Amino acid sequence: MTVSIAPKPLNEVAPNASALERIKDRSNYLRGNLLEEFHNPLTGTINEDHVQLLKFHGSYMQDDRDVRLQRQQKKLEPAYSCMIRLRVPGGDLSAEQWVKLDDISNQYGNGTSRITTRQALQFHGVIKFDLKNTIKAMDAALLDSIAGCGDVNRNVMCTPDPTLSVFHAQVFPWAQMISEHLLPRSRAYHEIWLDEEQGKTLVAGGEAEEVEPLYGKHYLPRKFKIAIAIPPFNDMDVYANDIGLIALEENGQLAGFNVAIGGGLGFTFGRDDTYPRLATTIGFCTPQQVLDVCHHIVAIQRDYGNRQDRKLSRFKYTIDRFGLDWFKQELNTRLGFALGKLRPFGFETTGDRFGWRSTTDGLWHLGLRLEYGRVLDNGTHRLKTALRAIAEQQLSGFRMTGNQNLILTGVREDDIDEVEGILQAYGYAPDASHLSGLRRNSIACVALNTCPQAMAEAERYLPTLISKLEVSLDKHGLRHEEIKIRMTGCPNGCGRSVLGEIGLIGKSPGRYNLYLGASFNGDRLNTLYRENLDEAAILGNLDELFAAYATQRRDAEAFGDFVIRKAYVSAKP
Ligand code: SRM
Ligand code: SF4
Repeated sequence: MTVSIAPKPLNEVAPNASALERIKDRSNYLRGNLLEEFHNPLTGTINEDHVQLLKFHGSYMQDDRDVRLQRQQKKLEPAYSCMIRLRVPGGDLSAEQWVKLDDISNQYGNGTSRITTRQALQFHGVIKFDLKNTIKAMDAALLDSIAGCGDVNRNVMCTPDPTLSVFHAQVFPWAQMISEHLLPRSRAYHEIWLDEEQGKTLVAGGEAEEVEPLYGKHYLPRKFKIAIAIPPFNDMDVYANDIGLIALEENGQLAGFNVAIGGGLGFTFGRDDTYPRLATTIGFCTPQQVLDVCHHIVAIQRDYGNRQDRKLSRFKYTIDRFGLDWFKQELNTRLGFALGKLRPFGFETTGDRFGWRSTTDGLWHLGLRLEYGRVLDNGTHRLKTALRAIAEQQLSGFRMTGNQNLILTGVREDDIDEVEGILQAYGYAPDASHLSGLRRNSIACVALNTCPQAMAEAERYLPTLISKLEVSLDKHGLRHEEIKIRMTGCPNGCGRSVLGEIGLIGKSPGRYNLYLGASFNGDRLNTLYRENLDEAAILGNLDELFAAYATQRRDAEAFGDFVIRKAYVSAKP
């Protein structure tokens, strides 16, 4: 396809650009008046321009939706607070960092922290007047929330298996390097939150390019996401990303990456021009080339992405608008070389590995299943206290997974009993084998009470729904089958619900659309099966499907493949 429009000139705002483009334009590289807004004692919130700018600093202004109506009736301001999302490439935290983050959750947050579906950690419930101290405390733990959110590259993910082999150890640092390479260069974050002297590091009278050489004044048209997966594990859901890198091995060493582009899962009910899309593989690059490859792909999206309609501004739409052939040509021209031929690989699963495993360095790693990433103490089940005790005694490192779980890393053989003992003492079973296959393979997004976009519950409801589904699984002898279920409170897809063999997407309180037929290894989206179901209808529909699966499936046939072979839904093209 020939391209008929020129790229957007860097640092010029188009006449028909969206409101957010104008906010970025007048923000002076993400500064705005954030400092003053955070000092205003009259309200717990900040104005709309600054709500948008704050995202680039890793934080969202939210309100407690459980009490929204009640407060409205009492003519009170909504119960505002900030969610803050750290940037943790590859999800890697030391024991010291874990302790400091635990302190932050107690001192400034709501007493919990939450591992996200992109290997990051969030705190909810931080009041506006505590945000600066929270960020300072994060800085003291050598962590930041730069680009946790906003129209920039987000947390870079990587299959979290630590040092399973020399190859794994070689892949992992690329998450950090790509993240650093694509970080905004503006010092706004350091000035506003960490009291760095204003303008100190700006080039005097400098041009915009010198401040943000890659992003320019308007950053990207929309969020941008990168993940690295190490086959056979697609635990990063690599095809859900704007850039998916599939790390490949040759003679035990990292040979390079197959590059996939244009993934993104969100869509909007009632807008047929929005859709989930899986990334398409386009070629191979060596480790020496990968930073350039990512850089230029991001730059193409910067120059050609839609800046008028934010519903259509993700990179997936840019690719579909201009065509893959045009894109590859544009990329090769910018790179000055062509990507290599795709190399063979195979994915088996999108799930995590639970329990103990040893690695090439002689150390042990324990994969723990967490309930939707929430780190909290709940009655006798005191996971938060247990993890803190393990961290305080420096018994392990901490690596968050992309499925909201956690790996305790680098445990010495002599310390295994100690780690298990602590977990058990606080009511936590180190082994996930007692859980049903459905529960082990479940993801739920945050949804209510903090997410402003939620139309229905997810994290707070999926555990109960699964308990009810387990009755049905038991009836059909399927308790231990690995079946992937994912629930989100809306079609934005934060829990990657369109990649669930069973996907439940919230429509309104207590009602969900039921989607079926994604593949177990993450290379096929699911398809709508039934709309607007309440709990009884969800249970009824799935009971019928489980009954059929139990009696009619072929050897080792995954549930997602079965529902397609039996034509309950057709495979998404
Ligand atoms: Fe997400 C917006 C939570 C992963 C697609 N996401 C939100 C917001 C910030 C709601 C908002 O707009 O104000 C949610 C905050 C809820 C809260 O109270 O914490 C939110 N997203 C999350 C997290 C915490 C879900 C979780 O349960 O772990 C994940 C944080 C990841 C991180 O650490 O960066 C999270 N979000 C995802 C993913 C999954 C992924 O990236 O693998 C997706 C689908 C993939 C994709 O990007 O296409 C995703 N989130 C969205 C979208 C839809 C974007 C789109 O293209 O249409 C929105 C809405 C938006 O951007 O306008 C959104
Ligand atoms: Fe909120 Fe929707 Fe994302 Fe769930 S999927 S966290 S409801 S935006």
